Amino acid sequence: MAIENLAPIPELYVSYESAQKMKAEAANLTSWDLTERQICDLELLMNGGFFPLKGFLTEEDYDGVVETMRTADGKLWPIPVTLDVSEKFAETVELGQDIALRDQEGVILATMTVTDKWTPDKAREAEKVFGANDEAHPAVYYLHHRAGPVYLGGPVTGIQQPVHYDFRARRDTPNELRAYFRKVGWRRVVAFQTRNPLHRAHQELTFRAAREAQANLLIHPVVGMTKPGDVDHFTRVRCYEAVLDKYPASTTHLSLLNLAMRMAGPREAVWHGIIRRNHGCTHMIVGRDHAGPGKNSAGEDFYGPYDAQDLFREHQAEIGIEMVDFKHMVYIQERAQYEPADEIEDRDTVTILNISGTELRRRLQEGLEIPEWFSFPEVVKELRRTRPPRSRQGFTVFFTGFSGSGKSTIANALMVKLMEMGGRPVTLLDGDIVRKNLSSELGFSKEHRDLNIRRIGYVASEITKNGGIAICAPIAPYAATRRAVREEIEQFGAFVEVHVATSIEECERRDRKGLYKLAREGKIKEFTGISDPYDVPQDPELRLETESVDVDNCAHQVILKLESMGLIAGE
Ligand code: PPS
Repeated sequence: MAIENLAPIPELYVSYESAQKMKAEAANLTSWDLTERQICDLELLMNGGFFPLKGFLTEEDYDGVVETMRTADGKLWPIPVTLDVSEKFAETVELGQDIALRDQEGVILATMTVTDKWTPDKAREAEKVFGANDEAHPAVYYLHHRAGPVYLGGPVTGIQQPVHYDFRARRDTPNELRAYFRKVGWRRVVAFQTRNPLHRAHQELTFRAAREAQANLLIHPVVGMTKPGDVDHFTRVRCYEAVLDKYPASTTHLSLLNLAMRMAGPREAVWHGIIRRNHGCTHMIVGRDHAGPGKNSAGEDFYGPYDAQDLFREHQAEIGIEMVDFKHMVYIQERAQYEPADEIEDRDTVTILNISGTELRRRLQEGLEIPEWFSFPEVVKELRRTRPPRSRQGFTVFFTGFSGSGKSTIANALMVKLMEMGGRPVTLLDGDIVRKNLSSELGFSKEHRDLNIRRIGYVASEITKNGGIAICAPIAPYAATRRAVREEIEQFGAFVEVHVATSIEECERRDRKGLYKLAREGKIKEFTGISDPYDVPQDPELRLETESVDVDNCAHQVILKLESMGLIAGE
């Protein structure tokens, strides 16, 4: 299926002159500050990456997309692209009104005419689009905890592209890529979608895929939003650049895609196909468990390993792009080369080598050798620069438990022990200290407690990012907020949740600050454990039973846990 027509694809931008005029006028409009995900979506809407969409989905389009993967006029579109907003903002907007869409610095990127406003059934969206209303799925979690409760829909008029300061020369709009393919005469182009660094097996498989399809290769990694915990895109792009010259000259192009992935497996594969078609590609590699989100809350895979390939195959003619299925490549020691696992005839007499993603992470974390047959030295060097061994990375110990459970005392003891060991700076963010310094204006409503914990999480994530140790000791009664903080911190280092499991009866008996008595008398409202809820951590890294164990021993248990996780070297 060669691309006969690399004609430009429709964009939603107005001309430069109109944009200047619109920008001045739009300054008076009600404006919405876009979230990180919405900025990614808007960029692809405006530059034609999401063609045929002309704006954020209307309610009718949304219903069709959720239920049948089709917009109201029957076009294939598998993923809801929605402008989710707060109730407060939604109340200020009337149907038919134009609003300005701004980036996080306040720059107006586009305007939108609001034709639809509705409260979606998020549980249905989760079931239909992601396969289950299970918060272990990152997009389902996002839907329930980060996306706003009201959706706005309507056509978008593009004023300017979102600004990127990084790797500008490597970012291409669909039309820039189409023009490039025209210029160099590439008529068949196979796209490789990725959110991971490339190792030798990937280089082999992409090279083979291109050869089989008699096509050139586009390495098209996602640099917008990927799965929480992935290697950051700065590191990955340096890795991709290192791999580029391993391909025969002028056969391969690297271009960065500012997509916000949803990890929606089969539906996501179809979406990726449409996006690559829009970028002028004729083929796309679809792997085993393409865009899979990992395990669900019952420990099982969300999707079958070949569901994505099946759904893609079903729709490939309509998408207008051909699937090249991913070959699982393994290394044959005796022949010193990679071969597709299903084509090895003498498998009983040769040595087959492979390193899983988990094993690779372990080796990086522990500073162990990564053999040259597995990856390129330049790639390994980049990964090591970003991720020093765990014993030199920052991390956060997050104590949670009732007031008076002993969190602060244990946290203090732990801090002293860690300082005695030396090596990394240690900061204690104790509940009371934080409330004096960072959160002095806050009370104990759910909203204020969440804000308080988010602030602690933010400071801890900065400390962790910069190689320090943050010890936090708030009550942090809500599981969802603790999880959000975990996600924020795990981008940079380990998050060690320690549940100080002293029972409410024991805390009340101790009543060290006399607060429980006041709470019982109704003189302190919303008191955790008495008149306010506490979600017991289901799966903390460590649970401390304090009733029969002294403080020193509790702190020691934390140290042992940190050692077993490789966070402190056991010299
Ligand atoms: S939270 O829920 O995580 O934001 O709470 P935190 O910042 O850790 O603050 C808890 C300390 O505030 C005192 N205090 C209360 N705790 C719970 N509920 C109510 N209503 C309340 N009012 C005041 C109490 O001393 C807590 O300190 P610790 O150190 O936990 O005993």
